Amino acid sequence: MKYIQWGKWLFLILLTATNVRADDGYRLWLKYDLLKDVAKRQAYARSAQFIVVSGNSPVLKTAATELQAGLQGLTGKSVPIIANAGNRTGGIVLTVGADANLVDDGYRISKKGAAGNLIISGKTANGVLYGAFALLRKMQMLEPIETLSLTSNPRIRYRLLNHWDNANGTIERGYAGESLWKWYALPETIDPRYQDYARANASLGINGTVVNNVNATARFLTNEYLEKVAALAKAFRPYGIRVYLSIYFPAPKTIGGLSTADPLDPQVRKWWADKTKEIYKLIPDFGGFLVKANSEGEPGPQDYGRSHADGANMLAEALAPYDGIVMWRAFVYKADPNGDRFKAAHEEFMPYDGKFDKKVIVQVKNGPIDFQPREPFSPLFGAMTKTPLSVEFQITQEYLGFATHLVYEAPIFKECLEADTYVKGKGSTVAKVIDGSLHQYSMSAIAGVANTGSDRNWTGHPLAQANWYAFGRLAWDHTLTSEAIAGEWVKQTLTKEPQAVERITDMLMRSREIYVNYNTPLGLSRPWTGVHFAPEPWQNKSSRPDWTAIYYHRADSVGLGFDRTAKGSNALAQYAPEVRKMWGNPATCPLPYLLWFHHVPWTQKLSTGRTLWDELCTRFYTGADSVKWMQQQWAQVKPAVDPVLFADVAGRLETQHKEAIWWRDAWVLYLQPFARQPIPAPFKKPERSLEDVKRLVDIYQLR
Ligand code: BDP
Repeated sequence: MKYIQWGKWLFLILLTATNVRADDGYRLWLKYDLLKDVAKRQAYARSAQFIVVSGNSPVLKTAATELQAGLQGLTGKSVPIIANAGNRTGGIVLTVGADANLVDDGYRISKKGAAGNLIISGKTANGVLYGAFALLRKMQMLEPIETLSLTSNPRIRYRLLNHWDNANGTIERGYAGESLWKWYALPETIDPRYQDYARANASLGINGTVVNNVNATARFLTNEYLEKVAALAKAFRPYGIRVYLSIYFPAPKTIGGLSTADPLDPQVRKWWADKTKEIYKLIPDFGGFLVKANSEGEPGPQDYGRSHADGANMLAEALAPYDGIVMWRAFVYKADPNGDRFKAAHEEFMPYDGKFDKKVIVQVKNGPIDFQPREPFSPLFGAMTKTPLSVEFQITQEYLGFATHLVYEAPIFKECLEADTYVKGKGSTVAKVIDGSLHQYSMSAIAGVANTGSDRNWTGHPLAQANWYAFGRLAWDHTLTSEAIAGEWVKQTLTKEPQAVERITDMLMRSREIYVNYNTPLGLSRPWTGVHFAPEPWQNKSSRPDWTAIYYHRADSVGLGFDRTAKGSNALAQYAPEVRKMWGNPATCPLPYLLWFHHVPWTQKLSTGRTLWDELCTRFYTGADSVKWMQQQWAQVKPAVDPVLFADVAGRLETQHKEAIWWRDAWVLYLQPFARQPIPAPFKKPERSLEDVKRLVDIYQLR
């Protein structure tokens, strides 16, 4: 008996000490575990015997130490950092210098002669840092580096995360724990996690972060909080990351003691100029302001009869002496019972096109409504030609099943970026609008609402790390494919075993469409209230009509969908004629957008050969069934991934499957009395009643 006990213990100890090790996800895609492939390990070690760096730049030093840590981890060899290569070869040289082929943050990796050193050069230290991470990425993916020759420039200048984090530690629409920022302990205590956060971002080329919620409080502009923000900025600086703040427009009143926040009032302007000066004294590389104004109850310049341009330009004037910008959000819509919320941003902003200061960029959400699982691109991208625009994506899964549902978002981002606005003829993609190339703007920006939180694995769902990763990679280069990015992430984060890589990449690639199918197929949108989790298509009461579900889906005895053609709200008129023509005709409108633009009769035959009702049912049912497929795929990769992570994802997929069926049932049971059609074979009628589903949702919403 004793021997058996000991044997068991020995086995467990061996198991723990060898390859079965709990992976808590903390290291993200920056694992740098010793490579199993010995030949590769040796080849890398031969090309990386030392690292040369000179000068005092903190960012260059970061590049060197990151490379050193990565190389040592991957090859198992120690790699010294030296100041001068002398005659030595077989090392990596980091250098900053003029290069006509590079923009500020770009990098070049090249080798002089077969035996020479590998040179990572940049026009700026940031460029070198990004080059160092690119080299590490190549090695993590087992690509050859001996003959590497690579030039890479970011297509967009300001690549930012937006944190919707509050001073009390909560995160608006955050599903991965509390805020990373421990305001109560700052500025004295610097959580080591701040540095890990910065390096993860820098590894992708993200160069800025807005640390507080767009629904801002003035508190962040008090001296007490600015010192805390300055401490964060100091922790991020060696990684080339600048800090930005969301501002509360009436701050001159709330904390400045003034009687107004009118942007044309000289005292108000002086207050902002003085406040900005104070900020730059504490944070010399401060990035600028992000503003949500006159939106969803947030105050703004319109409270004083002034325009968005007046408000933005006042802040731009305060920032004029410094290298900072204003990001003014276009997410603005009034409670108009007769209007169409879809049209609101265009209506509000078009009159001011060309009237914004050169330091202002207007930040537009990818779609016209609000981060729905699928939206057509915002018409502003094809209309506001005289103002630089940036795109705001949402990485956190507000409408995508929080942290339990698997949705890989690169296809969402790409769908918007590759959409053709036709504003300057065919090929005028949203990507070309926002990277500045279409209208020749040097100011270009992209923002992602972060999905990070205090959870040990940063993002709650372990596979949601891929969304942070994908946002960063696309912010650097929007021409990368979703699939290539997924493959990169999987190989660096989960496994290098080729079949498993292929399987997980496939799951990721299909996940968004699967979610859309059981959640909002064929262009349905916004079937929820407050917490934005489970669909509540029956929801018809709210303080404003555009906060009900029935406002969006418009189900009636005739059909389903929001008529936005000339016969309806005519929102289509906000798009270029080519887009209008294609989307305005139900026969040519792509099925994924159909119900965004048309009220379609239940019995209408669609291009799939099915009626609207049958097609909807098919999508709801196959969507929910496909989650089962994802579970099966995941089960097959078990031997190739960490056991703790495996179990975590397997559990979440099971929950997702249960909820997908429940959500399918919510829609089908709610819509059936309108459609007055049977559920088509081979699908079975839900076992529960609509009342059962409503009860489930009510419990979830805690109402
Ligand atoms: C919506 C969110 C809300 C945000 C708002 C915004 O539900 O929490 O404050 O967007 O972007 O999606 O301002």
